[in-house]
Parts: sequence; structure tokens; C-alpha cells
Amino acid sequence: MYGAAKTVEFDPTPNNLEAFWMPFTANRQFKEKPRLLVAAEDMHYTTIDGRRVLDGTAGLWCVNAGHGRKKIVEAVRAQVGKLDYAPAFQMGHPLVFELASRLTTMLAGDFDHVFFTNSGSESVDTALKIAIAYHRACGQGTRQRLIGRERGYHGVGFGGISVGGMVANRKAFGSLLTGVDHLPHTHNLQKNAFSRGQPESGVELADELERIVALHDASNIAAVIVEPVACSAGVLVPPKGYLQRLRQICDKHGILLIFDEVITGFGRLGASFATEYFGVVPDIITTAKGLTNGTVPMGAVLVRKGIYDAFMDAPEGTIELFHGYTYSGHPLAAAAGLATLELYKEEGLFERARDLSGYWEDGVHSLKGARNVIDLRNLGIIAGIELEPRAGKPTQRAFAAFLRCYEKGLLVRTTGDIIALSPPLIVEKGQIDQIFGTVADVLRDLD
Ligand code: PXG
Ligand code: PLP
Repeated sequence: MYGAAKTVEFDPTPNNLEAFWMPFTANRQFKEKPRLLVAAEDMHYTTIDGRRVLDGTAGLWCVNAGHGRKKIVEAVRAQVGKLDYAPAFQMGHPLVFELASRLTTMLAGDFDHVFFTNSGSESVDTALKIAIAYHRACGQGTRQRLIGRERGYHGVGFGGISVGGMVANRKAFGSLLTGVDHLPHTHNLQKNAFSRGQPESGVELADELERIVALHDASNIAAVIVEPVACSAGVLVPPKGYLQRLRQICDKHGILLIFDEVITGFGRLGASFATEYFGVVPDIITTAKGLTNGTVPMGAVLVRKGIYDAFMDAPEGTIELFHGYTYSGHPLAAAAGLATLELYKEEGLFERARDLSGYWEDGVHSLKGARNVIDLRNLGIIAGIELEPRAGKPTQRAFAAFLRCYEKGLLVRTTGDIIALSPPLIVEKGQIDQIFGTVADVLRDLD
């Protein structure tokens, strides 16, 4: 077909939805009955037909300070007029150095270097590559295997889906990375249903790591990657002691521990990062989303001192890590990131989230006994509401709930038959009541 296309004039019909292949979307269904957002401010979206919708999901878990925040908007506006782009390789611009320094001050301990990316998926691929290259730099080049977890979500790059554990995200894409194993997921409805916060049962699931080490030998294993709270797969909260146990086993065998904090970072749990919340220190942290409050795409990988240092033994004048993106540390993203971190601090949003988390937990568990609800889960300002699937029709009940909530002015997210909630951290108590009140109304009427 090459050369034969475009014989007709381009039709710039503004409302033709066909050309855009939408991500993670039922394209044909959406395009028959689209849901378009045209504006946003603080806790609300405005739809194309002028309705206000309460944002129960912070966009896609990223708009932690709420929408249209002036400080961030102005910072981006000013930056685009001053320096629109600077080459990222062998050149720099001041803001990105400032942002890296600021980020390192947010973490306890020796997290002292930051690699910038443009998304969570790129952060994950970057972290996995750094882990393997680190061991090589330390003279342990056989450590190449990666360990993820069932039901994990680490974005959609080949690295991320290889260590990830959501079957729909993997099954159509061939052989993926070789040399990957998976820990079991920690979800256990029989033992832990309706837990408030961290469930009691399941710490021993971390011991599965010992089994994998025994199978391959530690000398072949580079890293373990987990989400401290597995959010995309339906808000799976780690059992008490589980993350601590993983850390101990990694230490014992010289395996790097990577926390994928793309969602749990930047206040979602009522602490700066999950590492602070749980008191467990990984070796590498991946972030994105809340780093710029969702305004400009950006991700970051934070590494502990020893990791960066291992690369700096290379001869003077050589490039230490052959990795990077055209837009690593983009000036607009860096400006947005700096303004976002200032806003989080000025408004004490992480502390606010911590103080609200009890009220949030009560709201979540007020749904106990609601029709078809088989589990309720919460941590920080995150909730998972698991529904009994319709017989032979998995995902449909939750998707119907999503549509009805949207009609009633509330945006929720669903994955499988689980409703996930994660509003901006500026959410008011009255809005928390509205969120759970709307979900309760919807579930009452939904078969
Ligand atoms: N790691 C984790 C832990 C994530 O949650 C990614 C990596 C990938 O980030 P990017 O920026 O490449 O999308 C994510 C992203 C949902 C949902 O509704 C979750 C994500 C993205 C979109 C939707 O659960 N998580
Ligand atoms: N593909 C081609 C042909 C390129 O030239 C580049 C970057 O120069 C890339 C992919 C990677 O793009 P990015 O650096 O934005 O990830």
C-alpha cells in the first residue's frame, strides 16, 4: 500500500474518533458511546456535555495534588517560554539537577542518585537494566535473572510485562524476556477478606523467594521487583511482615530489591514513599505519576549510593551507563516536578493523607454487606472493592458499576471485578462520603 494512501483530502472533522487507537480501552465500545473530559479543576472533571464529575481516581493514580493547580501550571507556562528543550545526552539544564537533588532529600538513607525517564514503564525498564549492569560492574556478571510476582503490574515495556504478572498484559506478546521467575501473589480471600489495612495472614509467601534461589542459585539472580502495594491488579495490600521478610532474604543472598513505587510514591499511603510507610528500604525505587502531579509525563529511578558508585569506576571520560531517553529530564517536566514537590510540601499533603486515612478506611468498610461485595481493602488513600463476578461473565459487573458511577458524577477505576479508588489527596471528608455514598447507591441497584 505504500505510496497509494492519502489520495483524498484529509478530512479534519474534529469529532471523528476513529483514528486514535486508545490504550487499554474497548475501542469499539467506547467510540459508540464516548466519555470525553474537557476540563478539570481541583477534585472535579468537566465532561464534554458540561457535567461535573468527582475524580475518585486522581486521573490514573497520578494527580495527587488535584487538578489545575496554579503553581504547577504557571511553572510549566514560564518554562516553555524560556527553554523548551535541551539535549539530554552530554548536555544539561539547571532545573533537572535541582529536581534530582530535591528528590534525594525526600528519602531517608543513602538514596542519592536519580535517573529520569518519561513514564513508569520506562522507569521499570531502566531499573531492571541498572540492576543487571550493576552486578556486572561489581564483577558478578552471572547475576542476570529477574524475579517479579504474580498479579504484579510494572507497566507495558517488554521488561515490565516480563516481570509483571497480569496474564492479559502478557499472553499476546510472545516469549518476553528470558530468565524471569515469579513469586506468588499475596491475595487470599479465605483468610484475609475485609481486613482493615494490612492483612494478618501471608508473611510466609515471601519465603517462596528462598525456593527460587535454591532452584537457580543466588549467583544467577540480579533482582526482585515488587509493588509495595499491588494497585493495578486490584489493590492487594501486603501481609504484615511480608516486605520485611523479602528484604531479609534479598540481603542474605546479595539480591537487589526494587520497589516499584509508581503509584505508592508521593503521598498515596500518607507518607512520602512506601519505603517510609513500611520502614523497609529497597535498593532501587521506580516512580512516575505523582512526580509531576500528572501534568507533564516524567518518571524517575532512585538508587542507593553503592549502586551509582559501582558504575563510577569506569575509566575517566567514558559513558558509564549506555541508557537514556531523548526526553530524560525534559525541561517542562522538570519545572512541573519542582513545582509539584513544592506544592506537596507547602500544603502538607502527605500528612493530610495520613490524617485522613482513618476516615477513608471507615468509608471503605461502610460498604460491608453491600450487594455482591466479597472483599474490602484499604491502605493510605487507596481502596479496593471486590465484587462477586457475574456467572460466566467476569469483569462485567464491575464495568457496569463504573458506568453507573460515571453517570452519577463519580469517576472510579475497575480492574477485573474490583473497583479501585484513589482520589487526589486534597479530598475533603464530604467528598469521601460522596464517593462511598455513590458506590453504595450504585451497588444497591446493580444485579
Ligand atoms: N509500575 C506500576 C506499579 C504502575 O502502577 C507502571 C509501572 C507504568 O507506568 P506508566 O506511566 O508507564 O503507565 C504503573 C502504572 C490502573 C492503572 O488503573 C495503573 C497504571 C497505569 C494506568 C492505569 O490500575 N499504573
Ligand atoms: N527510534 C528512533 C528511530 C530514534 O531515533 C530514537 C531516538 O533517537 C528512538 C526510537 C528512541 O526515542 P526516545 O529517546 O524518545 O525514547
